Amino acid sequence: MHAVVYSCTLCVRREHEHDSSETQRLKGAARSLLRLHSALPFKQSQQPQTLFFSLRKTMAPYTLTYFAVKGRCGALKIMLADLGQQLKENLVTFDEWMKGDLKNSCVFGQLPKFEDGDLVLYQSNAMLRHLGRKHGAYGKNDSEASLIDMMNDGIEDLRLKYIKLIYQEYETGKDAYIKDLPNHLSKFDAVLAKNKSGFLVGDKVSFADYNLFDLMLNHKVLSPTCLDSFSSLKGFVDTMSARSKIKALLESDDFKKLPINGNGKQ
Ligand code: 6SG
Repeated sequence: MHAVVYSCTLCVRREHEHDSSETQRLKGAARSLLRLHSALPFKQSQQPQTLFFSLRKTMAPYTLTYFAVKGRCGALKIMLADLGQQLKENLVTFDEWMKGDLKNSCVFGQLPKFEDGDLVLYQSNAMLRHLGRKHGAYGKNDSEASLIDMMNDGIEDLRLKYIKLIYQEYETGKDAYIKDLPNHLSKFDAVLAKNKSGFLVGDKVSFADYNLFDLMLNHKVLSPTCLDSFSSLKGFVDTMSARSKIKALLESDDFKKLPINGNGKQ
């Protein structure tokens, strides 16, 4: 759904109208604005005579094309939800993908595909970075941005190991993977313990935090006790889970019904 904003005619002309529950909510907001204007000491001639609303598109809606799994898009969905951003989703079925047309149109022959207006992106980490840049979740200076990149690369290393386990050696490698897991989790735990803000870098949430959080949710499914000896990392996961918009997403049927991975293993 397009994000729209109303304001009264004193501020903006009417441009466009949608008919949706969001529109209804915004009309309510616009009426409040009008009441506010009436209460202000404008001359009578400056008061709006007619109830005109302006409806402007303020944000291009984001579109994600991907399979019906959390997979490589869990972090992105969590991030957008936390930022209060809408996401239009095109779900691609196995049959559709196997036809090959969509695959052939993708830069690397793979999904996810992300669209922000005319900008088309492939590679899930590029999408996270793009949103981080646009929405103030990429550090407050270049040094923080570089540290966030470093953390995200570390998260990607663990995600690749996880994907290899899930898709290639789940039956033979799960026990060894879980045994080795503390060696990886301890590194993130140490960074969080040192930084103290509750985030990986600086004192604000970044795209790397959403990425780590998503990957930790997957690991809690794989090994429910894996965070128990890492109090900072466990605290991080608990705090992120409790952020109201993230909590709402995690509890939503649409998100819950998506399997984590494409082969049913988790
Ligand atoms: C798979 O690997 O979903 N893309 C995947 N698979 C289809 O033909 N570095 C990039 C990135 O970060 C990696 C992209 C990623 O964006 S993700 C892709 O495009 C291909 O290569 C995991 C995922 N799996 C769902 C899925 C794959 C196999 C079984 C289920 C697609 C749906 C059905 C068959 C192919 Fe399927």
